[in-house]
Amino acid sequence: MLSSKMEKALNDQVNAELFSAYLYLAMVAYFEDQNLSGFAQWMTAQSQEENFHAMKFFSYIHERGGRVTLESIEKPQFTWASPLAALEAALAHEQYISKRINDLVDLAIDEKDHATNSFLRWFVDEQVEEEDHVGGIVQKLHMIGTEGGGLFMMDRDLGTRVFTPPVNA
Ligand code: OFO
Repeated sequence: MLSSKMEKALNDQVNAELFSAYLYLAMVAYFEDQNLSGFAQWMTAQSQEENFHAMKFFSYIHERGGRVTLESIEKPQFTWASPLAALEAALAHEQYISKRINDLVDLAIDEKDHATNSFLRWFVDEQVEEEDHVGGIVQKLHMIGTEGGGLFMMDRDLGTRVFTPPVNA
C-alpha cells in the first residue's frame, strides 16, 4: 500500500511525464514547420517514449492499490530560436526530470517504501540514457553548426529512430 505522500508524488510524476510527451510533441510541430522531418521523427519517438513512462507510473500506482488522479497538463513552449535551441531545451528538461526522479527515490527511502524504490531504479537508469542521447545530439549540433549539409545529414540520421517499448520494462 502506498502512503498518501508517495501516492501524491507518483501522481505528480504521471503529470510530469505527460507534460514531457506534450513538450516533445510541440517540438515535433516546430521541426515539421522547419522542414526538418528527421528531427520531427526523432521527437515523435521521444514523445511516444514519454507516454510510455507516464503509463508505467500509472500502472504502478494501481498495482500498489493507489488511485490515479489526472490533472491539467501545462501548455508547452511552442517555438524555439533554432533546432539547437530546441534540443538544448529538451536536454534541460531531461535534467529537470532526472532531479524529479531522484527526489522520488529520496521520498521512497524516507517512507521506507522499498517496492517503490525498486520500481524507480528503472527510471534512474533510463534518465542516464535520456540525458546521454539528447546531450549527444546537442554536442553534434554544436560541431556541425545549424546550417547546410551537416544539418541535412543529421536530419536524415535522426529520421531513422522508431520507438519500441522495452521488453523487460
Ligand atoms: Fe524523458 O524521461 Fe520521462 O520524462
